[in-house]
Amino acid sequence: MIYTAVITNRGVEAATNVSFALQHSPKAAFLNSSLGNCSGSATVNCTMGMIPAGTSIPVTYTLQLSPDATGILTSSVSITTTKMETITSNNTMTTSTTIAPLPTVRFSQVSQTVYENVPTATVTVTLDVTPTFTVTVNYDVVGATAVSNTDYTLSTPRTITFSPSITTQIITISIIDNNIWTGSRTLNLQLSQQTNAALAQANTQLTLLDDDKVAYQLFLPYITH
Ligand SMILES: [Ca+2]
Ligand SMILES: [Ca+2]
Repeated sequence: MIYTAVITNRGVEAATNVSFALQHSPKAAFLNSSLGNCSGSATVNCTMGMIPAGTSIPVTYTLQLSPDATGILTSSVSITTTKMETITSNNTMTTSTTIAPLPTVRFSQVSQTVYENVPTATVTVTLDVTPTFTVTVNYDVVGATAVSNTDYTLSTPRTITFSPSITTQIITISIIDNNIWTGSRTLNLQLSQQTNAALAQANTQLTLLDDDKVAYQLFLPYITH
């Protein structure tokens, strides 16, 4: 976030040895300032030097938000001068900015079914809001009656990346058809190890329906006479 503080000398004499001090929420880090001579982290001190009478000087500074910064972010600026001042109550300014909470990442469906003779099944993963930072989340199979590389193929690496402005991503699972009746098989997927997001619906189940016929065996009864 980029801030601009305008420092004005309303007096009739030049303000000398003016210092600029910045304090900010711990969820933000100081990056730089137009003053260019700042030091410190929790409290950042910069030197402004002399401000002529009746002059305004804009000071720009940049804070880098932590990815997990949410709620109210405060930034406070104070100036001091070695020149005798009659009014010091207007030497500090605090601004507050509301930071939106982290997006939540989830499977869009709790369960879905496909026939085994479809080439691929798609599982959708969504964010509830447009992310400010890149969001990543891992996914994996956490239980299945379907057999890997016999009933389905799921490629690796199993990581989804949401670039800023992206809210939907698709996992594509190759489904392997066969010609025998094996009944329905299931595949349970789980999201984990998310970054820059909170986890919501983390599990989904994909059911593979068999499209083949049940193989019945007919036995002729014995006939005796
Ligand atoms: Ca089949
Ligand atoms: Ca089958």
